[in-house]
Amino acid sequence: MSKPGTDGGPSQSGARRFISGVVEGFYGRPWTMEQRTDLFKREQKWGLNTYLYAPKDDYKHRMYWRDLYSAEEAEQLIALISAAQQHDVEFIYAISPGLDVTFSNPKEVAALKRKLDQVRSFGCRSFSLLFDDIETEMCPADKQAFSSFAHAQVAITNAVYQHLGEPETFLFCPTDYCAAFCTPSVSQSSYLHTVGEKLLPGIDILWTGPKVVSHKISVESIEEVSSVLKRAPVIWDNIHANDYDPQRLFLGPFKDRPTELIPKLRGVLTNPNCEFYPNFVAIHTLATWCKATTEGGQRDVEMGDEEQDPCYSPQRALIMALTDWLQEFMSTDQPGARLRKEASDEEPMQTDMGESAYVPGPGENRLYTAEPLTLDDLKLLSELFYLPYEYGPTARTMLQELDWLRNHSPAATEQTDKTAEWCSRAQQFDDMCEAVVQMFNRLSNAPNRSILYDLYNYICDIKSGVGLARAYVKTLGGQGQPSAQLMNNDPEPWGFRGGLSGEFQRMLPCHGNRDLFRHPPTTAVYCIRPYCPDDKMEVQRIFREMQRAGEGKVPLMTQPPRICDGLSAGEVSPSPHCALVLEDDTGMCGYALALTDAKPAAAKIQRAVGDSMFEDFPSLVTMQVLPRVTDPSPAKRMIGQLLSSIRSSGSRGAFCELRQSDRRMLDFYTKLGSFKPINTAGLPQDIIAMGTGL
Ligand code: GDL
Repeated sequence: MSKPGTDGGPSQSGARRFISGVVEGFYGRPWTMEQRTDLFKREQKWGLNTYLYAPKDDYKHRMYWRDLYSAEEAEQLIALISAAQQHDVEFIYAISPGLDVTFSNPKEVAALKRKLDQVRSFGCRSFSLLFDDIETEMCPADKQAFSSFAHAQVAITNAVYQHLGEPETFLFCPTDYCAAFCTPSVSQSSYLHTVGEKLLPGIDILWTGPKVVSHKISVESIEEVSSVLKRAPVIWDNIHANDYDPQRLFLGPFKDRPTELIPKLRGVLTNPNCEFYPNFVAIHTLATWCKATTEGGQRDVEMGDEEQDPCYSPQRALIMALTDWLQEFMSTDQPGARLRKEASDEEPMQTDMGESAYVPGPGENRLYTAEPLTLDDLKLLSELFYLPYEYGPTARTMLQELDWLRNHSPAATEQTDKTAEWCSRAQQFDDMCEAVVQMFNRLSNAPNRSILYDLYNYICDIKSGVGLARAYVKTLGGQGQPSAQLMNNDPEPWGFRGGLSGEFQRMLPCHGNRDLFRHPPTTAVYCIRPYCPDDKMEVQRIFREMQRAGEGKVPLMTQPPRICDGLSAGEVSPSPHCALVLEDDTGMCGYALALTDAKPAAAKIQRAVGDSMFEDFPSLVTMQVLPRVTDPSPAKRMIGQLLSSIRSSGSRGAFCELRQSDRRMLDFYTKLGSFKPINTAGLPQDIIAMGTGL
């Protein structure tokens, strides 16, 4: 017997139930039929009611969407749909024809109907058409037939929906499925307006929030999109999706979606990690969230924390999930697997072979034993693999501590010896690393091998990463061999991780704004010294090299000159005590020059700069550092020294001129914090001036 409303129909009270559950909507290897059946059991147990079948790389879901299922496939799907029904889970079959469908061709519409009719004959009653991740340019035939892409999609969706008898549940995924994809904005998107107005009202619309992977989803953002779509959306939540990065896995709680959203939404489906078993936390915590208002929720949150949701605590939901997950780790999932008991005080165990187990004699090696996994191990695991926008508290502490140890090591501070604080923090860091290793050992010993195998690559990866960091700290403290793993010229493959993609990333100036390790470990020794006339040629060489590198599409000759160019080119001499050069072991790699009074140099290139600008910022600085210097500290020190010389000359302020295309320098000055953009007339279009008071 099914509960009211779980077959997709309205509940007895007449209200449509809140759609909650899982969308298998990621790229990569789809889950197995057995895993999906397992999912239905969990969903039923945890009070979730829906499963959306949408595995991107399943041939007949997307690439070969026209092809009907074979007898063997049909048998499997029939069994799956029936398993969902048995567990009170609504099975929604999704199809993604958008890669190559011609919307205006009746044969194509017929092919789609034929395919969905076949799935209906398998017992499926709920359907979905997905148009995510496709080309937005229509083919000429469709351009002729439809006034826009939205009109084309709406026409086919409405036709199929009606053909299927207007099913109670029918979902549509737009091509602009998050705010970031809408042009120019959600409220002004003509695509979304057309969908909202023309899509039949019984069809629900999927939406991923402000972004594809949304950090937070606010009530206001949902109110905005609902008014355009003319219905409450179903959230397709990618917060736990990991198909875009092979090194990431998300084991943190469902988070940053206020429970106030629940009455404003038609539902929430999570599109989680590709690996089935590690999704325990993602799905369990979503279930807790969905229950938050419907069943009274948890209203005992500490008073005074405005940020907290009164009905849902992610931390508490996480502990509940991990406590249940621990039980699952402990259950043996494979025939023949067993928990090894302490051999010394036990009767010999029977093996599958029927032989008596080996018992070591006196003086022989004891049998390998590992301690059982603990809840703390799972908490640590979750904190290391938390959420896309947030590491767990322990992971954050480890990163901060490593950063501190690096910046306060004897080498970095030019002290001769470590301080007591450094030693104690290094020891604490080492203990944290050891806890990761111990967690790895206990996980590897867990009886449930299916969960372990899904986690294995990730935990191995983090164990190695932590091991490298640990060895590095030992090196900083003067223990261990620096050459062993870190500075070896012929390292083992695990010493340079990430393959070709890793190589590319390491060559980029920054690994994206989420990079918590902004400064790569400094292994080079730099020297900053005063400039002397013999350095002129080298300074010119660096200047030219950097100009060529930044030339891009605009030829150098046609770019307007900057006041500082004459300084770098040696045509104007720097003011006394206002010139520095940077050297590493291969020679000069940077310079910083200044003019305490920039007016004559501006006049020389006939730059008409307002007098007020020179009043506030009479001095000019310029700096270049070759890309091989990846550590920003030498550049910061040069600028610092230069500004202090300028200040002692009595100047009130200094400015620099940067080309708009020079992202590296713009980034450098912006991050310094003291330099701010100056709005001044007379600047050529391509040039940005930034100034600082002294
Ligand atoms: C997407 C895809 C989804 C993928 C996810 C994360 C939607 C609607 N579509 O854009 O298949 O798993 O990103 O990479 O989210």
